[in-house]
Amino acid sequence: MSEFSEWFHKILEEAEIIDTRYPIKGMHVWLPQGFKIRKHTLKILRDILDQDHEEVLFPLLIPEDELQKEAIHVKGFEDEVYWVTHGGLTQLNKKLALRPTSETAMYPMFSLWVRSHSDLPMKFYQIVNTFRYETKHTRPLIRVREITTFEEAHTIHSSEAETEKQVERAIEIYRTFFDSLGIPYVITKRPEWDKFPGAVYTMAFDTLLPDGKTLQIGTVHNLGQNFARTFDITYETPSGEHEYVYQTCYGLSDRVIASVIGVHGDEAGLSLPPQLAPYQVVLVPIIFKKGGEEVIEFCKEIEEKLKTEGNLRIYLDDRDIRAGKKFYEWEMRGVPLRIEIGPRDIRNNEMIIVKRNILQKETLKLNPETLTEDINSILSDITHGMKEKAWAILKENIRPVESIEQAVKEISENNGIISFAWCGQKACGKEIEEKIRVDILGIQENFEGEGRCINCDETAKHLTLLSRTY
Ligand code: PR8
Repeated sequence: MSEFSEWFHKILEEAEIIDTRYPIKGMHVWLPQGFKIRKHTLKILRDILDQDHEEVLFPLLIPEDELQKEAIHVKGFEDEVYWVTHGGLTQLNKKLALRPTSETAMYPMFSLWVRSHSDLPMKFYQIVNTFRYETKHTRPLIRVREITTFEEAHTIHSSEAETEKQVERAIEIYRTFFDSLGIPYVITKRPEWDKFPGAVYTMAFDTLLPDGKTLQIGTVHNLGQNFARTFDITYETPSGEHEYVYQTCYGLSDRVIASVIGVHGDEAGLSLPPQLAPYQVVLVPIIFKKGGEEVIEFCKEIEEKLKTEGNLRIYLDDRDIRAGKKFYEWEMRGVPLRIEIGPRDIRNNEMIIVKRNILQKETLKLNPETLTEDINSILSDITHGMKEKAWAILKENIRPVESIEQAVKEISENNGIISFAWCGQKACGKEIEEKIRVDILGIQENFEGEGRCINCDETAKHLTLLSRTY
């Protein structure tokens, strides 16, 4: 187990995010702290999607014949599907699949819903659990068999140009979402041999975890008319003809929470962006033998003010234990801001603040008029600081290489992401993967530079990224 992996497991347990002891491999229990982080994350996501999508909820079970209609799609998922074969003691006539994703649940219904060009576009999403019998090593939140937080959007259009635009829009949506969590990413087009089963092409977001491996945190697929033909989803054009629709779908999962934990955390534990944190501020009264009550009363007033005026999630920790122990605990749980107030601070009209992302003590003048505003602006500094630091680390870890030898050396010595020029030919791409023994992540399309392919020396078409992945 790598150092990061050990750290990650320890944090999930100590910060009470999830309990991994549930007796089915790849299925875990969300604990109250984790559940709150998840809830705040989903709120951000829903707020963005609700601007131009409608939320729906489809059944978990998919009839065997529907699942098997789209040949390429089913091939891609055949090893991963869980089947329900019995109802009580009775064997079912038709096996039912636990959805591994919902194309084959939704699209037969879309075929009933779409009638005319005036119905289009349609944009739906749902946030549900999906099941994939993953054969690769499972890891909490990262590779699970029950994906508890699967956001999947599905859109229907009347032209190819519109789906292209929707792919752009979906990328914009996920950018906005990841930006608000401070998660940095690279966006690439997956190579032909690594696209979503049934898609025309796949765009993917990957982030970098501290061990130098990347994690795919979101994907956007252009489905063209592939599924429309299989599920007979047609619309009537203004001139009365019937045409197949064009579709896109895009999704993300529990991995988003894994990357918030992995990207922002440090030796002291979790470090949460204020928008996601169960508590955004913790207030610790510093009590000596005398004057304890006065300090607590004062802290209560501050707590009340920040709660009512600022709508902040704040916790006054007046437990009768050492302050040091409290600091340690809240740091580990990732509370973005700690305020300490003792008798002397009250006399001096100030307070000590410690931002979780930098862990340095600062003094803040206490002005009741502007307190809420001051704290809000500190929280937004924290958000920015976290995002900037995370992006700087990602950028430092993308390194250009000019030869296969250099690529092998970089990847084995430094991990991270390497970038190089590639001709775009499948056979050559496969050769590169074999020689470096790591798979291509994807291509960053607009290759401006002049160059030769790192492997075959032909004219290069794409700037290509490669990294070890989860
Ligand atoms: C689709 N259909 O399904 P996708 N554990 C955790 N996260 C996972 C796992 C897993 N075992 N497998 C995938 N993910 C399309 C789009 C509807 C929505 C995450 O696409 O198969 C990955 O981050 O690419 C992946 O990018 C996302 O789910 C969507 O899955």
